[in-house]
Amino acid sequence: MTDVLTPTTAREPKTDRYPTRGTAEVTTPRQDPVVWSVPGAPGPIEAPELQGFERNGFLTVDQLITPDEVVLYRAELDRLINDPGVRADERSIIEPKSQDVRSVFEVHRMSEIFAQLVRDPRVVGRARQILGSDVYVHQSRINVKPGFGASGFYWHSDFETWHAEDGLASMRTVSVSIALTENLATNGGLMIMPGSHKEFLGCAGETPRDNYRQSLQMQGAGTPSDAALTRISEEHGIKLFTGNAGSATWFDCNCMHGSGDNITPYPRSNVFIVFNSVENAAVAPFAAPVPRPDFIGARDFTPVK
Ligand code: 6CS
Ligand code: FE
Repeated sequence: MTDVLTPTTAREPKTDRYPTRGTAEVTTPRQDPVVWSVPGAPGPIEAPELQGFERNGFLTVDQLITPDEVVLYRAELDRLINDPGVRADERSIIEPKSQDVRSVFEVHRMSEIFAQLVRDPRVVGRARQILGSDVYVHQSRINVKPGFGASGFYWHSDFETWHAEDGLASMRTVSVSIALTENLATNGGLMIMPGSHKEFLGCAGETPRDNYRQSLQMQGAGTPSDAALTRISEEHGIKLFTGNAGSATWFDCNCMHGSGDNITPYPRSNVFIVFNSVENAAVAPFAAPVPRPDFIGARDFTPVK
């Protein structure tokens, strides 16, 4: 009996609810909740803060970790970026001009100290509450952003990349940026367009193979047009995040965000952890020839315990 491919057994085409990296820029309204847990679900975030997260796409915590813990994590960051082995590791991104370390990925696997931070209830507890499920780490990185000219990150939606290149189907992913140095108004802080997470901006332009080798220094594919950025910033405004070392910003995967260059003498270092729901585990990329390496987009979906 030949195996007749009926519509139910034929390879179902994967539905792509958020088309991007085609020939033209295309906007799609968000089709996913922002806060996935049911109202009143237990967790460290109070109800008004959670409502603010739903509305704006972000929430801030003035002191997520204590000054002593900042010292611990700063020392660990300094140890890592001064370790020649880490510097030579493919998971380290080097600043083209200064040859300083710009970022180190997968720090939660490289360092037991950062692994503890991921498991900390103040951290993973908030992620579970926002995503309404167990979570795993899709990506972690330390951004050093040293002074004297370290370059920033142009405007983008993280989800646009994580959907196109890492295969995350739904917007059920949240990032936390924990400041390890003071985030001033002048040293290249994070900027978010409040409320921009409610619209998905599919970018024009195909994804080059091995795009990550270039995009982690300066994003090319997945960059919004000037017209779109003008429209979105006119509609939502732009908020710059400042805060002491130890403060944190939680933001939805689809916020339009970016950061400027840092030409001051004051580094803007943070640790950045991306939690994804175990219900949204990565599948094949939606708009790239191959998935990115697993140190950038995890393929181990083991929940954080
Ligand atoms: O491509 C990525 O996954 C990374 N790039 C940026 C600029 N933000 C998100 C993430 O760390
Ligand atoms: Fe980003």
